[in-house]
Amino acid sequence: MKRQILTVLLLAAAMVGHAEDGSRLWLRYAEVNKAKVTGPECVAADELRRYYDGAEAQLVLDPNMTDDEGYIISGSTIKAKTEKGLMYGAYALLRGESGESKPFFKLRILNHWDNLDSSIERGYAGKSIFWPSFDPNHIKEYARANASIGINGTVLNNVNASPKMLAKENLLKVKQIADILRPYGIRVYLSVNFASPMGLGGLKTADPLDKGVQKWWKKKCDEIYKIVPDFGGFLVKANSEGQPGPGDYERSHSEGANMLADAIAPHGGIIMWRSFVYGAKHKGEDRVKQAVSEFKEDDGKFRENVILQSKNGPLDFQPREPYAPIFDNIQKTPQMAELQITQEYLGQSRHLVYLAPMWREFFRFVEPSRLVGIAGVANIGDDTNWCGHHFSQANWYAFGRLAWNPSMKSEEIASEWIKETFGKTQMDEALLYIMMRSREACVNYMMPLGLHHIFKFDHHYGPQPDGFIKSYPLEWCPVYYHQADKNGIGFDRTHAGSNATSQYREPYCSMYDDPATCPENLLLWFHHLPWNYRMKDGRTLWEEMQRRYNSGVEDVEDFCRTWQLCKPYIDEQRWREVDERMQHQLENAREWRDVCLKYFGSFVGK
Ligand code: GCV
Repeated sequence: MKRQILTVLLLAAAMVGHAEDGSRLWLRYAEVNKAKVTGPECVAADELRRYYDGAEAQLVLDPNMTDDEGYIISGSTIKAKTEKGLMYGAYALLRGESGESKPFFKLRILNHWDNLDSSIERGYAGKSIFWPSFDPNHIKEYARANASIGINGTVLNNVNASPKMLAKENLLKVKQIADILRPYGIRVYLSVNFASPMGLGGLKTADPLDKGVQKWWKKKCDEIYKIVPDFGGFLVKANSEGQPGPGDYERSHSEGANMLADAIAPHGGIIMWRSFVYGAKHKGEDRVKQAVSEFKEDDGKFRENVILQSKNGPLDFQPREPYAPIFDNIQKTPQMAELQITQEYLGQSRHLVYLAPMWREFFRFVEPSRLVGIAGVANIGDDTNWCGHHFSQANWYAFGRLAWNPSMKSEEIASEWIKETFGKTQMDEALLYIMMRSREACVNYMMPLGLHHIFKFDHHYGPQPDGFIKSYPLEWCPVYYHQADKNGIGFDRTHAGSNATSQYREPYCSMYDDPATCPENLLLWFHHLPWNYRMKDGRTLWEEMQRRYNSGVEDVEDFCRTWQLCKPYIDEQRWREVDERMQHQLENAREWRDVCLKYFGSFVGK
């Protein structure tokens, strides 16, 4: 027994070797500089020469292959139609893959919510790596990391966009970034402020039907494409949370989007128009219904180069939401899903929460084939380890892998990431166990059974179930969402309530409408029920709520214990940094449970 322990410790010491700070992400291959690589000189050749452990590798361009980005690996030969395909193949070979592969989504785009002053909206890993200035070597590492997981586009600035983004001096920076990203197959896009013609151009209006406005955008697009010839296009948040938009001039979303689409079309660019709107045209309506109410009438009216980009859930990146019914209701307009990699509502960069299971859950309801692309709100900042929490890197990784292949299993992605990030540690199973349980644990200690948006105001971190501020829109107040009183709890979205269930296709419409068939993990999203409502296992609703809050906390206690066991097998720095955050997560989980049960408990039995 003693000898076994000694062997394990020696092995661990050999594996750990040197301090790790997480800066190398999952790209921790040893530089071997050993392979003789034949074929075109390109990124694939560079990467294989440096990191491939075999004696030789062949890169073959095959014009007969159909997909521009796909590849076939057999032995140490990679075949692809383009150098980009060879590059994806090279990273796959380094991961140990073989066989044929091509990306499912054509558009696999990161959305950075970075501001020109270096701050990042909902960023929890330091400052922007792009603005106001950047380190070219760091951007190259960013490009490599993204290319290695198949990401092929990036929006460089916040959707709450400054008109200054389009000023010449910033476009010149965009060009420099684009030049670094291009060899890695990544196109740049920008978020634009709809009122840029006023804020930047000095016009008196931004009305999309105004000839002067149309001319301004056409000229701006010409200028952009002169500077960045392969520029991807614009992402637009319009008439949402105070942002300007066509609605300011009584114009529809399609009129606004089409004006931009016409300006950019001659250059081959696209417009990603977000459907995240509330409190504008349909003020007063249940917030989760408003996107459908607002966009349905526009379906079929958008230009071909407009894509509607919608969040996975109808509210706002909550730990659990039903899928957003806009994906059912929009039939004629191409759609993209927007996922949030940065954990705004899931403990930010302090909680270990692996998001792939949540995204896979979404794909169970929204067929990936209904989408032309996928966007992920990035969790990247200038922190040494890029994402704040070492395990948050897994969410960036998983986003890329799912964008390439949405049917990949969460476990498979996690196992891959663990191996690449920590090496083979003998604790793979333990790490996998923590990751795979982490999202459900988070749901349980924050908002089980379909509860939602009971966060502290503004920063969305801790619990504030009693949150109500008279001067705030009701849709920002926790009490609006849980509706707890002495009679019960939950938001009635059935036909007898806000009727949000009617926006869903069958069978979900009927299933969600009836508490007997509504999945229990969404019960209080769709129903207002008495505290003594009987759950399927015979417990009352209140008992079940207590059970779930407790089980969420117990899970985190378990993660902490498991992490202690991992100590000998993980390098000192990463182990310690994760441990610190996990202790914090445990404190937070207990706080969530205690605050919520105390508050809700105050109604029970009254
Ligand atoms: C970029 C939520 C976030 C905002 C974000 C907005 C959006 O409301 O809290 O920070 O703004 O979503 O997605 O536009």
